[in-house]
Amino acid sequence: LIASLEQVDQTYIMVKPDGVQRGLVGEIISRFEKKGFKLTGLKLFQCSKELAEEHYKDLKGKSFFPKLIDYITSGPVVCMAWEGVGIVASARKLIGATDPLQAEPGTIRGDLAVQTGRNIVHGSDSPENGKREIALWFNEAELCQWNPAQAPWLR
Ligand code: RTP
Repeated sequence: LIASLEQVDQTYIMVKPDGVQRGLVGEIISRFEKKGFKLTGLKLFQCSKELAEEHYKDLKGKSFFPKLIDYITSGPVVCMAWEGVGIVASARKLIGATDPLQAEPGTIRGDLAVQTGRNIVHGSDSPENGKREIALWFNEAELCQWNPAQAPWLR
């Protein structure tokens, strides 16, 4: 009851091409499912250069930007929309630091990745960006609102 009175947010989580190629999709989805968050959108998708550039537009001036766009468009990604109380910050914690060598063991990057330029997963950095990114990567018809009736205590 207390949790239901708190703000429910959305976040955009994406398994990057290296995560897909390494067969880590199930493992990554599992981390968020087991935590108790709710999946509201899921697809395998080859993104265009234009979409990748729009997604990462805040990083346009960075020296690594062209490499980042090549990386994200190098193969299909798994796009996910997740929902829950406090989900944006919590998902960032589950994912771990941007540089996988600095990421704590127990986090996705800390357990499964080595290089910043191949850090296997993305998570929105604010509730506003969560909404923006979900709208960017999904059509409304691809998103499902549903009730996890068997586990209401998780949210
Ligand atoms: P993300 O958006 O993917 O969740 O990552 P983040 O917030 O942890 O990191 P951010 O600074 O927003 O950078 C976005 C992605 O760009 C790549 N990157 N490469 N020095 C580099 O080569 C470099 N720095 C960042 C990473 O894939 C990072 O996740």
